[in-house]
Amino acid sequence: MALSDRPVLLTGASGTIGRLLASRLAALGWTLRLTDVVPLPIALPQGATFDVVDLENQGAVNELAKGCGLILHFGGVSTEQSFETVLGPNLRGSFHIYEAARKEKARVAFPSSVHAVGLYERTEILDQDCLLRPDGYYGLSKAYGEMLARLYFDKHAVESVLIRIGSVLPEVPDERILSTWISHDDFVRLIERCAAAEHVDCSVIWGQSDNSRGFWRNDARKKLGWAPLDSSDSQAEHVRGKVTDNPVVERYQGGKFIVVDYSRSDFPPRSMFPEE
Ligand code: 15L
Repeated sequence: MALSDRPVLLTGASGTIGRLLASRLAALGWTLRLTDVVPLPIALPQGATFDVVDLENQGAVNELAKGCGLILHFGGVSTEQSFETVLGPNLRGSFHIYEAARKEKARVAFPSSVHAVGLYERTEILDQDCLLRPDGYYGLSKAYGEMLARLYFDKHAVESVLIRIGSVLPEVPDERILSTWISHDDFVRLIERCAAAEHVDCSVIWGQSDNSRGFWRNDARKKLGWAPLDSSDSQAEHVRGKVTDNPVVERYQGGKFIVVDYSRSDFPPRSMFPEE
């Protein structure tokens, strides 16, 4: 029995990824409990409910999660912002989601991000167990989410799929995203496997299509029974030369988020690890 045979809670339903999942998963016959802090800007999909709820309201989050076997936690701040802006939705909010999952014995799909490893250079190829190197407060909140998931698995047996999402977009807009792109179809299939896989424990998945310019390799996709079917390669010609004129942006995997409040004066840095 897949976890999608029971109601599935989707936070952040009004956001770009939330709307994609709401419509595609409802079309698959899932019973969705949608929520966001702002109204849903699309028609309510078949079989879904929608409630405006602030992730900081623990009681309301607990109510929403009642009877759910799977929580797709896409709510929270999704761009680089001040620490104070990220703190409530992403840190406290994710804590509330994990507490609710613990109560309901639910599995969580947690969208981590390229920004949890954004300060690796683009020449580096990362494995799933690499040291996290967040590129700002948003990336730091994703690193925290990954650790939260680890804690709740080790201590409370709450299973999670930690999806380090690159860029979920219909098409590749620039050269960087040739590496980080994941197609809508690959992404939806991945979420289906989060519900259908028998055991996921606390697994890391690199959220990218089969891009030959990808930065990442080795993850738990076998355990999940997922493999991307699409690739950014066919779009490479189309975006050739689409880069910024900022050397910091172009050096690192995280791209534009890094230059928000960047204050190193020794660029390029000799090493971010002094012992090297
Ligand atoms: C993310 O994590 C963001 O939520 C999204 O808006 C994109 O900026 C993406 O990363 C990316 O860096 O391409």
